[in-house]
Amino acid sequence: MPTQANDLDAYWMPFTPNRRFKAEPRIVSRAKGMVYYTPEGREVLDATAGLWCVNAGHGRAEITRAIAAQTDELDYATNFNLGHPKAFEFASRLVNILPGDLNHVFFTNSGSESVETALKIALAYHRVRGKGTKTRLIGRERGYHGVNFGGISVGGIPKNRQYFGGLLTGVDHLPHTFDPVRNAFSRGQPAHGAELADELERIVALHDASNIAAVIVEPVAGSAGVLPPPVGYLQKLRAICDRHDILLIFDEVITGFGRLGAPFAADHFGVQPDIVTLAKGITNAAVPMGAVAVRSHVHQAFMDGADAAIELFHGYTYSGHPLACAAGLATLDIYRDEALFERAAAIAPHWEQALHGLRDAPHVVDIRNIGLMGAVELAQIPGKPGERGQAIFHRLFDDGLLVRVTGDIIALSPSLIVTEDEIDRIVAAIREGLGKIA
Ligand code: PXG
Ligand code: PLP
Repeated sequence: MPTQANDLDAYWMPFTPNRRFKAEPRIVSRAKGMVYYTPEGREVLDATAGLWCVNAGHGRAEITRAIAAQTDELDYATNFNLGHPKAFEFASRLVNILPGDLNHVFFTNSGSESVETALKIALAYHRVRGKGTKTRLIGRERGYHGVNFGGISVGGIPKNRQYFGGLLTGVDHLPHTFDPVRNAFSRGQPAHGAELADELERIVALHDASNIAAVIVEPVAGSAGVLPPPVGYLQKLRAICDRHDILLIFDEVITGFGRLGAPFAADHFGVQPDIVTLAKGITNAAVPMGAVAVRSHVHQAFMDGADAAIELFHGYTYSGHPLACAAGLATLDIYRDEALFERAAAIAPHWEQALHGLRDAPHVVDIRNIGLMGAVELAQIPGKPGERGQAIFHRLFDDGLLVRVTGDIIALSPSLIVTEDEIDRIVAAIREGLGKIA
């Protein structure tokens, strides 16, 4: 059936209530810095950095220029059995800012692909070392690791799993760390809950370490509503993984590239993972890209132990795409030249103070923050989970503020260029909006 160019029907939108959206669409058509503009020219302050990804702010000319120049010079080349300079250059630059000996980088095109890649590397790593029984993967309740089959299997968001059948077998889950009774309104890392990491020992005892390949966690759970790890929790996970020859994977798709005021969450928490997944801020979201970084011993195991000329039978047509690499290099230049990670650290105390000022605002039952991440959790309308969340999202957008809402949680992650004045405006708008909704 022919459709109009402006018909909303043809596009099946992701993670969206399509019927509701199309009855009452909200569209942005331009962006610069901290601000989106609607087609009518109305300003919407972006408190979400797009979707946790535009860490250097929207519309960065340096990145745009780098992409344009790259299109002219080399639009595409495969990295299967061939190479182009910027992929090597970008991998080297990433390795220089990654913590410890995360010295080797595999390129993907999204966070979801990074997760699949990391899980496959973990399985193959044990196998090339002659430990092929180590196949079980351990995720965590409320974890988000993208939407592909591996990611939803180790993930712990029920709605993202329930419609899609049996998923991967051989997966187990740690309990989540959200504990409002002991930790409500914590500033930064909650004090209570490090002992939840001991559940990993229980899981190891159940399945035996000889059957477990890897543990994957977000250092700070993002999608599930910003859940910073309890003090000491990640250190315990690291120690247990070491004890049992289990790889520790940090999914840093959100926490990477300065979100916590350090280059990576691994730096912020002082815990060294074996594998890190990246995406989003890697190119300031200007071109889709993801990456998986692995430590020397992981990479070396493949170089020493692979039983075929190709050490890893895995890759995407667009792995290390020239436009993405060009965008990524320009993005790293901005992060360095404007010291944006340091800037995030410097402004985080103001963020914390301002956000916790909402404690007495209507409907607020918890506030969480770390780095430039934040969440304001609202009381559910009895019997109608998510209704209040939708109401505040619409109210705020119409009043000129974009937030991300999951269920009844307002999630916030401004670009690292955010000013104190903009933080105050974000918080004031939320207070005002909460006063207007039921
Ligand atoms: N891992 C983590 C930790 C993520 O946050 C992914 C993997 C998947 O990345 P891609 O690029 O495949 O989307 C993510 C993505 C939300 C929200 O509402 C968060 C994400 C994606 C969509 C919505 O918080 N994070
Ligand atoms: N920060 C970022 C984001 C970088 O990309 C780099 C280098 O690549 C650095 C810091 C380190 O900068 P320099 O090599 O100038 O010390």
